[in-house]
Amino acid sequence: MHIKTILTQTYHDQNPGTSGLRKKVKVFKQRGYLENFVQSIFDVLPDFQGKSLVIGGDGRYFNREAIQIIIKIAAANGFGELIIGQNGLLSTPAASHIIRKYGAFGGLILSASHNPAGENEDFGIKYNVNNGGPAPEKDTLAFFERSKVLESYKIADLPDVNLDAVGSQDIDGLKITIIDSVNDYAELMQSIFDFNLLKQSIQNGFITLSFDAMSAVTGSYAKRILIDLLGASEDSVRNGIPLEDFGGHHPDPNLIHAHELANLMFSENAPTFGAASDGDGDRNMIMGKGIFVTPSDSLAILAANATLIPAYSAGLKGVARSMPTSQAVDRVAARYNIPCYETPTGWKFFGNLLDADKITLCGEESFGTGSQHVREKDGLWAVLFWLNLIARRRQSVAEIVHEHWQKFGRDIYSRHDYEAVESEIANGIMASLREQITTLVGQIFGDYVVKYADEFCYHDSIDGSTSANQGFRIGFENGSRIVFRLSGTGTVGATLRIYIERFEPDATKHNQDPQIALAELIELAEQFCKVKQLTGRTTPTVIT
Ligand code: VG1
Ligand code: CO
Repeated sequence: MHIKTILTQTYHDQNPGTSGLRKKVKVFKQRGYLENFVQSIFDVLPDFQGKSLVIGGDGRYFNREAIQIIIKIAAANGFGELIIGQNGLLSTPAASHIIRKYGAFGGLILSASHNPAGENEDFGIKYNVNNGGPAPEKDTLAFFERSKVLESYKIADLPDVNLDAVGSQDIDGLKITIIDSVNDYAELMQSIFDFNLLKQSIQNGFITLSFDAMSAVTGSYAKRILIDLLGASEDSVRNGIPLEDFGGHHPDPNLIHAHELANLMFSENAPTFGAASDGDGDRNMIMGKGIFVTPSDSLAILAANATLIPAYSAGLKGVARSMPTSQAVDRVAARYNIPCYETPTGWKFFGNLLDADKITLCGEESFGTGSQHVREKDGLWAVLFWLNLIARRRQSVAEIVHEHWQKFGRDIYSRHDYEAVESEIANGIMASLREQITTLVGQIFGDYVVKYADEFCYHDSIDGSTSANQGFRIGFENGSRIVFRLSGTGTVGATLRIYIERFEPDATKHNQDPQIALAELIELAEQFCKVKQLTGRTTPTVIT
């Protein structure tokens, strides 16, 4: 194999965010940009000579070209085997599973998740370690540091690899294996859930469903699992063909971007169950006829019912949620006397807890839920979990949710995003919050008395590491909370996220519209951060 060393221009902006490096396609297409980042990762990683690397992506624009480049750089750097999803496709949870199942050294996942795709949109890449999970912060920081001084990369002179046909080939001692993207994942799902019961419930019409793959990677997975294996009707998977531009949409499963599904679920003709996933298949939105389940509630409900699922019938070791996720799951943990951990935003912080067997389930308010079975959040897994639950309890989604609220109370919750805010203004807001936070404890705002106010700093109890500056928390005596943080996945300006929650124990008040129930706290949040005043905006860009 002929290996070339190419001198390259150094880039200074390759700092991975919450979930890998995400930039506009145009940025990634600059000469050497992708090559530099991949070489920086390989320069930092120790001892992978002869070992295997998993490669796959969400199929967005530039996916195939990026894979061809990565193959050549990985070959030049001494990997022994490359395991690649057919057509270059692997959902994020499937990639995580494949790394684990085949004992790979690690994996490169090409995705910008829920961000739009296409020539003028976003691309992304992230490295996952051998437990199948996103590289921890100490690694991503090291990749960035290396990229800032990188002067050359190594690349093998190889012809492009045919990504379309499953099978193995040997090129000068390098094994390249193209695998079916869905098989291993579908098998894993069958080992977790009661597929016989699901099949029955779908085939006898007790469950009718609509899954929106949003023209992204889960199309192939949903068709195989929901239609081929479980017998759901052909039309139960919508937007099921993965497209390079995701049909021009945001593949973001929420009421705004999955509005077709939302309209259906609130209509007369709604099926019993509706769900959607995101670009790379790790997010999920859960709906029932006439009801949307907030992700924070979904996590709590899955935790409360986990023993109904074959794989979790022995009970849960513990649970974890990201800091801005509502405290609904904390109530379940307290009731069942299991530990509940609060981690910073981003799946990488769950990895150590899962590896150490401290938790079985975990989740985030941003439509992410997952478990021990992989080291990423998993959209279709959450869908199957809900289906299994509906089939076991023989109840509708609405009945399950309302019973849960009756038993535990409702944590009324909403997130307000202000996207593409000028960075200077956003940084000013954070600086001002940092100042205010020191003086808030004990202050009274109407019914709300500040109990604690801090900038979240996480101490990982497993590896002893500390992650500071993870967002501002303002907690009130009555259990309500307001959280502020800046997004680490956006590619334009800054995105301010405001997370608002209030606990409502009274079952007669559980049917309130969150925006109305939270109105006072929403006002208060504006008083603290002044985002409307400073940007001249009157409403958030997205409310979830
Ligand atoms: C967002 C979400 C976070 C999630 C991350 C990656 O990050 O808030 O909870 O883990 O996206 O998800 P941020 O920094 O923009 O708030 V995905 O599906 O985009 O890989
Ligand atoms: Co995603």
